[in-house]
Amino acid sequence: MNVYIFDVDGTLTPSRKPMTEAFYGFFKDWLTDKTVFLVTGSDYEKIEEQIPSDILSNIKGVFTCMGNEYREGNNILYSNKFEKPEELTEDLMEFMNDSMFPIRAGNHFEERVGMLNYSIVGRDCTLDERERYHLYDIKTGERELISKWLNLKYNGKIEVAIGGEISLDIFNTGKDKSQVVPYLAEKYLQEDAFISFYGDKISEGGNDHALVKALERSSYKTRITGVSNYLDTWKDLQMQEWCDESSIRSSVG
Ligand code: M1P
Repeated sequence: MNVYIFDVDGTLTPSRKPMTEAFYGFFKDWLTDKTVFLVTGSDYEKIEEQIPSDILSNIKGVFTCMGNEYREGNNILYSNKFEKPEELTEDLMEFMNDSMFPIRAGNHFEERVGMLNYSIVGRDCTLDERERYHLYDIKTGERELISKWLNLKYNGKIEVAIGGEISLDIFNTGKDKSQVVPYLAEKYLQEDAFISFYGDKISEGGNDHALVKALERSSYKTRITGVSNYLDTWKDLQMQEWCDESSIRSSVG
């Protein structure tokens, strides 16, 4: 049994943007005979904006909010609650006051199922402001610093991970994308399952890292592909298809 798990932003789509027409053309045909799951830090509303509905209806299930909610079609099969530590909001406000980035666009705390998404520039920023914050963050390492500080202070209670370009995903310890592995193991996977995972934030501190570690700890055969963007994913899927076809050809011939 082959199972495919994909992150969304930066892996199947450009960050916070819809899947491109060209990749959609390829992906909708590619997935017809595959068992596919999506796992994202975003909520389902954002996924519906980014992933065409005929793709959503042809995949097995979608884990949103870092694996804190799981859906199959319109059915929500589980959802978790975020237990927020008392001083967290105060600390996040302080980081916002101290940041040298000049724009505060609004919607800095987005409460999602089982998690909080936090952004200094604010989720209501324009695309230009998003790009500016992203460049500022690359230069200053602001999000990495904040996440390290919070991870130290709230060790054992919450974890903070860098997801996309402008924000941090905050969730209770262990309630990250790694949840996907035991859930799938219990519900779907047979012992001989082969799991392929594609993600753009697989390094330590990134929000795909915990899932990668959980796969590595599991007894399943796995193939983990770190990508820089959806074009890398596309290239790799095409390459895999080509390898499968040529191994069939050589075993027949
Ligand atoms: O799925 C990746 C990330 O996408 C968004 O990140 P940002 O707005 O910072 O680019 C957010 O939805 C984030 O939660 C998510 O992890």
